[in-house]
Amino acid sequence: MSDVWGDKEYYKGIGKINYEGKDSDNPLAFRYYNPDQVVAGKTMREHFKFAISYWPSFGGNGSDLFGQGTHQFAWNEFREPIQAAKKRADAAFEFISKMGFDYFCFHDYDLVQEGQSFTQSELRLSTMTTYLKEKMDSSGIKVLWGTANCFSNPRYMNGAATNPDFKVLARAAGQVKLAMDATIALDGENYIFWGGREGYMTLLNTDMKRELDHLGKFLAQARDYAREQGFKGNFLIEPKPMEPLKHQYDFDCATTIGFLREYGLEKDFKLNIEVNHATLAQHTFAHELEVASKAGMLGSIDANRGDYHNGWDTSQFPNNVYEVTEAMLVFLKAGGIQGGGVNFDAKIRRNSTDIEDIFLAHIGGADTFARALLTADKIITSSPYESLRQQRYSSFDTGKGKEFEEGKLNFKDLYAIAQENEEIELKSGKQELFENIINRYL
Ligand code: XLS
Ligand code: NI
Repeated sequence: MSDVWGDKEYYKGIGKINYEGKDSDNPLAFRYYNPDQVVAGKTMREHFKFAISYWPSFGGNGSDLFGQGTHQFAWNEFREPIQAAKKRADAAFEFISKMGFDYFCFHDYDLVQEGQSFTQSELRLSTMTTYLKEKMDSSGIKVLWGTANCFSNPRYMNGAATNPDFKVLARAAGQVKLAMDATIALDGENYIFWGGREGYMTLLNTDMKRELDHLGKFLAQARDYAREQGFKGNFLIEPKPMEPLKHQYDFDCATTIGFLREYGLEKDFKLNIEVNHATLAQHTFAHELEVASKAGMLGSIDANRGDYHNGWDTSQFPNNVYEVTEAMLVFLKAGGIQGGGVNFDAKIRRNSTDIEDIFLAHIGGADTFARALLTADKIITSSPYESLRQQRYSSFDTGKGKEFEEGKLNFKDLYAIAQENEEIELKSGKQELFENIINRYL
């Protein structure tokens, strides 16, 4: 096993995490996530395709605006960029194998520190792509998606594809090309765009139409380039309403779907839905999944949670089974996600400083999703939930209601029906009953 993670074991004393069932007292075991268990026709492993995010788990050191790093982990101690990148990859692969997950996700400059020049960055990336390819081959771990960090470098302070300076847009395109090349070389299954700086701080200095036209063109060209290179996967946009910007263009799923359709991108692009981004947009996670699913664009999930008392992206690990069960109802009804998986875009707290904390965090997240999936499946297969929901619409199943749905009635026909002046009986929405059904099966 040691060849998978290099010459040093970073997570000493922690072995492979196994499923031990809900009565287990072992904190380093799955209690609900049983990778090979079949639920609704697929194994949990296939449903979720759990992925580790390189950036929150191996990118930071726990520093925040108010204090320096607290995560003093051995792979963080190297300074020479390539050596540091290799040690980080060793630690990441040891961790992913011990978790028993199949995937990881990365930004270009998570893999290796950005160079002093574009050319130096290109070289560094290609060195790391080769290094990772070997580790992937020997471990069987795969890339769920790759992306480019077009938001951290100061050059992107006014946006990347929406920057008013053409030179910045072109630089971003060069960077995205390299990130796509790396994703394709590593057989990445999807490619993501999260527009952290695509939006505005004030409309006073912003030509919104021009910026959005540029973004539309940029994405179309990126797609065409990747397709020419033989990339068959999804392109995914990850909506977020704000933070870092006051207003980001990919505000939520509905806004993003409108944008994709306006610029003719809807065939190749789907959505990557992040729980905490939904919260920031004042939506539930389930709402965002439903909007995407109804448009056939439910592509992938970034799993985390926010703090309902804070107004920012706290990116904590998922632990709210009720909330995730509501989401899993949508997920199962949609037949799962198309091409993507469940990526833990979540970070342990600054004061979670033990080597085992990152395991506990991912175990908790995986168990939350697994427990929610099992609950949602039970609700669908053995409760009246589905039939109650269908019943609410039964007036459209026969007679005039059916004719309306089939487009056989016009507005005057509806007027004639209204004129019949029949007494309309009130029908309860039964919200409390629906809510009780979820609690009963939890
Ligand atoms: C930040 C985003 C980011 C994307 C990838 O809020 O969630 O982590 O997932 O760029
Ligand atoms: Ni994310």
